[in-house]
Parts: sequence; C-alpha cells; structure tokens
Amino acid sequence: MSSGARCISPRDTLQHRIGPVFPEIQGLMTHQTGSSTLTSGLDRRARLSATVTHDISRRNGLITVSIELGHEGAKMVQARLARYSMGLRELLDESPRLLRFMECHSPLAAMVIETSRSETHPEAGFDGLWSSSLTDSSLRGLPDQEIVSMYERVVFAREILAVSALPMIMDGDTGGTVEQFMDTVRRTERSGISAIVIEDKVGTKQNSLLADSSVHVLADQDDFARKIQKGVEAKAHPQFMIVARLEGLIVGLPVEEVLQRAAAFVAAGADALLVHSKARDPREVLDVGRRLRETHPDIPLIAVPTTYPSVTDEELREAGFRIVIYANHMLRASVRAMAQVSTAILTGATLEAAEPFCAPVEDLLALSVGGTSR
Ligand code: SPV
Ligand code: MG
Repeated sequence: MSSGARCISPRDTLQHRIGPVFPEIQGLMTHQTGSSTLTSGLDRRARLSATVTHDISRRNGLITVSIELGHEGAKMVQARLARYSMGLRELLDESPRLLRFMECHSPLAAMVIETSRSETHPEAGFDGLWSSSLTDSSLRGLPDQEIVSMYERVVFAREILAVSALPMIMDGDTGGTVEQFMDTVRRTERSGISAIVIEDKVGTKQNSLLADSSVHVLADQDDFARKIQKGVEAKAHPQFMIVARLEGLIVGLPVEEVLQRAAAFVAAGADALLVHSKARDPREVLDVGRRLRETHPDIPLIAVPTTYPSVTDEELREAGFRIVIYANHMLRASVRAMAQVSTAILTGATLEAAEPFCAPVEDLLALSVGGTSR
C-alpha cells in the first residue's frame, strides 16, 4: 500500500492538479469520504485498474486529498501516484536526492517529458517542469526581455498544468514592480504552480547567457529584499515557494557580495536560492553552493548548468544543490529537428527524406488521446 497527500489552497487548483490524474475525483469533491474503482492510464506502458479510497477534508480553508492504492499493481504506478500528488516542497522533504526539472514550453512538451525514462534506470523520470522566460519568448519570436508578460505566461502554464500534474517552477523574470510581483505570486500559486523564481535585476531585462554582461543592471539589495518580502506576504500557503535568483556571478560580482545578497534575500523570506552562472567551468557555482550550504543549510539551492553541462549530479549534490534545471533543452531540440526536417524536404527527391527526423504520426495520436496523466 502506498499513499500520497497534497495540500492545495484553492478549490479550482485541486480540480486542476488532481483532476487530470483521476478525473473521477472531481465528482467526489462534495463528499467527505468514499471509495471507487478507477481505471487509470497513469503510465502509458502500464494501464492498470486501481481501487482507490479517498478522503477529502477541509481544514483552515485548505483541501487535503489522500489517495490510497488498494491494488497490488506495479510499484511504478504507485510511485507515480505519490509523485502526482506532491508539490515541490513535499518532493524536497521526501528525499535528499537531486530533483530534475525540465524546461517545458507547451502541453505537448509536458507529455513528452512525463513519459521519458532513463534507458539504464527505467524508474528515473523528470521530477518537474521549468517554465522558462527564454523559451516562452523564443517560441513567439520575441527576445527574452519581459515582453511576454507574466499574465500571459501564467495562462500558458495553466494549459500545461491541465495535462500534466508534475510540479512546475515558474521563471518570474525580475518580478516587475512590487505590486506586479504580488499579483504574480497570487496568480501562480492559485494556478497550481509550485514555485516562482525572480532574479535580482532591474531595467530592461536581458537574458543572463548573453555574451555581454554589461547589459545587466543588478537590483539594489534592499529593494529586491523588499520585493521578496512583499511576495511572501502575498502567498496563501507556506508550501508555495518564492525563490531568489542570484545574478551576481553573471555580472561579475565578487563571491563575498553574492553571498551577502543571498543572506539578505533569505532574511526577507526567500524559500530557496537559485545560483546562476554562465561560466563554462562549474567550480565557481559549486564554491558558492558549498558556502551557502554552510550558512543556510535548510535553504534548497538550485543550479542551471546550461553553460557548464559537464557537471555531474554527484558534484551538484555534494556542493549542496537540491534541484537542477535543464532550462531550454526541449525547445532547442525542437528547433534543430525542425531545421533538419525542413532542409531534408527541400533537398530530398521525395518526402521520405523527412521521415528520419519525425516522430511517427501514431505517437502524436497516442499523446493526444488523453495525455500521460489521464
Ligand atoms: C530562462 O530559461 O529563461 C532562464 C535561464 O532564465 S537563462 O536563460 O539561463 O537566463
Ligand atoms: Mg528567464
């Protein structure tokens, strides 16, 4: 027997997050307890029936849904159930392993991410989704400069969460003004997103990986700490996480100053820290991680190793990191595949030249039949 429990503040979030897993639960929301037998395609490779007893209780305006499997089915399905019912905070509490978050720019990408498994460790899948400002902008042919608003990006995220129950970390750019950030916190939390990250920059935000670091303007430490503090005031439930992203290494700030800013942001209420770097060598970011782990052992650290992809999970964990974000790889992969198939069609004598670069039509049909979590 295994069980999973999740606290979600607004009722619609419950429907949104749990509904795609067990649509039947939506119909049970008015009942306090009950049981039913569900046939669930939780994993496309293991369509199993599961007897589910559920208990829905409301305390302090929160809704808790407990799901208990009474079925002797595959352990994989049980594990997925537990994961589906967990947010980021619960995942962090569950085990000390490094959590892997994959960039996700569309519902289709979410389905691919959810069904992906390591070829050597079939139990290893992604733990969650990263909603990236870079890929949300690039997808629309726009530069990564906060032109796509947080309002719009939350709408896109909700489309993704409608088909996937993996926890999502949202890239919140600079957070905008204090008032805009407070609205974003409410909006993201109520949408079922697990965490919002904001970076300590101001002005026309530019992507952190641009070669010219002089385009960035760091936020005043106290101003940014205040923005974090107001964001904390705006959130409804402690499970929702506000992450302070440190851009100091990106603009060449001395490590001591980066650490000092980190301490101020934690004091203001940040639940986690993202240490960003565009160095090719991971040593700098690992050094900052180790030092933060000493001063703030309980604050989860996040790394984004786009420019230092040779770093291993073990090195990140040893340096104190709890989450790794693969920030743009799904969109970059699709850009390459689109270019290859376009060139192949123009070059080849027949359409057959395109086939090696395309997923079979059956794969699309299978995904759109109901996604991975229905
Ligand atoms: C993003 O994915 O939008 C990020 C990470 O913010 S980076 O592109 O490295 O700035
Ligand atoms: Mg971004």
